[in-house]
Amino acid sequence: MKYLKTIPVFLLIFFYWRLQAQTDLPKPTKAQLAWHDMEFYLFMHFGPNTFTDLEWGHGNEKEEVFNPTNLDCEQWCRIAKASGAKGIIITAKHHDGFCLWPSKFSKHTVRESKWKDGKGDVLKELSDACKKYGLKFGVYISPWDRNHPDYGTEKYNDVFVNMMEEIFANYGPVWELWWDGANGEGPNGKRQAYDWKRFERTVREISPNTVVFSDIGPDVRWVGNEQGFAGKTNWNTLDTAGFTRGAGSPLMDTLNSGNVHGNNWIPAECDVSIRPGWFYHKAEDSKVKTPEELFELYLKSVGRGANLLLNVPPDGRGLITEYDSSALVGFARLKQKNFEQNLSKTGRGFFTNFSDKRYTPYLTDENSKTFEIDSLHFQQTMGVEFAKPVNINCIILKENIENGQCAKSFLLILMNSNTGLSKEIRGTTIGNKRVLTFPETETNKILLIIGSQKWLTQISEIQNYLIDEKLIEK
Ligand code: FUL
Repeated sequence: MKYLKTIPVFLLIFFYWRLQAQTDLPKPTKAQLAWHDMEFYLFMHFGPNTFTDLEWGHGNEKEEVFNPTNLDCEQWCRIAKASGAKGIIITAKHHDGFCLWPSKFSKHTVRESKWKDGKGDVLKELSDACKKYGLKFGVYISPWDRNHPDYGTEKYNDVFVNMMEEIFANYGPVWELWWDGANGEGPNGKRQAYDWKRFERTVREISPNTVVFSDIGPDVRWVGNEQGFAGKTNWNTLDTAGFTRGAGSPLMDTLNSGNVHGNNWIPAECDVSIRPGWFYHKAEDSKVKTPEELFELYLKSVGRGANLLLNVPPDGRGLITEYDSSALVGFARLKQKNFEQNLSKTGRGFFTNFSDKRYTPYLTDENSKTFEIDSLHFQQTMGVEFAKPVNINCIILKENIENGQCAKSFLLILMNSNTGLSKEIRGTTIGNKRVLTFPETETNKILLIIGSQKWLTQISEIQNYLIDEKLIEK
C-alpha cells in the first residue's frame, strides 16, 4: 500500500523533469518558423559587375556603367513564380559599394548613373513587383564597401545603419536581410571594425519581423559552402559564443551540420548560383544548371531541412535570360510531376504502443500542423500501411519543429508481405523536411522508429512517392 502512494509522486517528478527538458530546447521564433515554410527562393546579383563582367567590383567603376536597357522586375517575379520560388533577395549593395537605390548616404548610386536620367530605383521597382506578385522581398547589403570614403572609420558604421534604416522605411516590409561575411579593404586600404551589436539592434527595433542572415545568424546561418548542400545531419541549432562573422566563424563542417546541443535556433540556408558565377556573364550562358541538377540541389538543401536560396542573375538588359528561365521552369515541372502523387494518401497511417494499434489521419494529411508524438519506450512505432503493395523510391519525413528539433536518429523499415523481405533505411536528423531517395522498393507497410531523440519527436508527415529513377540522389 505504502508503495502505491509513492508512485504518483515519482510520476509527478518524472513528468516535471521531462517538461523542463522540453522547455529548455531552443525553439524558432514566429518569424523563423515562417521562414522554414519558405523553403525555396531566388537570389539576384545585379549591379555594375553585370556590365563589367566582374565578380567583385573594385569600387572605382564609373556610375555610368550601370545602364540596363530594358529592366523589368515584373519579369523576374513572373519567372520566380513559375519556378515555385516564394521570394527574391536582391544585392542592393555589393562589395563595390554601388547602391541600387538613390541612397542619401552615398554618392555612388543609381542616381549618379545615366539609367533613367538618374531617376531610376531598382529597389522600388522590385519591392513593388514582389508585392504585386505575392513574393517576399529580401535585401542583401554588403557591409564590405570598396567605394565609400568613410569605410574603415567609425563614421561608416553610421552610414551602414542609415542605409538599413532607409531601406526599411522606403521599401519594406523586408522579409530577409542578408549580411555577407566577406570583409576586405576599403578605398583607403583600411578594414572596417563593424559595430554588429548596433546593426542588430537597428534591425530589431525598426523591423522586428525581418529575419537576419549571416555566417552565424542571428536568425539564419550560412551552410558553410556555396555549392548548395546541407549536411545529412542538419541541426537547426548552433553555438555562437566566441565566434564572429567572417573570418572568425565556426568551421565549415559545423555550419553545414549545426550543433546538436547548440544554444540558439539558427537554421541553415544554402546559397548557390544557377551559373558558375554570382553575376551575369555572357560566357556562362551555356553553363546554366539543368532542371535535373536543380532538382538534386533541392534534395540536398530543402531535402535536408535547410532552405534553398538559388541565385539567378539578370543580364545587362535587366532581364533573366531564356537559358535560366527555361531551366527554372523545367525544375518546377520536375518537382510538380514527381511529387504529384503522395502514395501515402492511398494507405493508412498508424501508431502502435505496446500491443495497441490505432489508425491516425495525421501522418498522411499533408498538414504540417498535425502530428503524432513519439513516446519514450522502444515498442513504439508509427508508419503507413497499404491494402496492396506499392512501389516507392522516395520518402519524405517532416518533424513539427515548433517546440524544438528532437530526432537524432531514425530507422525506416519497408516491409513486403509478398516476399517476406524488408528494407532498412537509416538516417539522423529530420527537421522541417527530410527527403530520402533509394532504389525502387515494393512495400505494403512502412515503419518509422525514432532511435534516439532530444525530447519527444513530433512527426507530422510520412509521405511516399515513386519518382523518376534518374532523380534519385547520387
Ligand atoms: C560572397 C560574395 O563575396 C559573393 O560575391 C556573393 O555575393 C556570395 C553570395 O557571397 O561572400
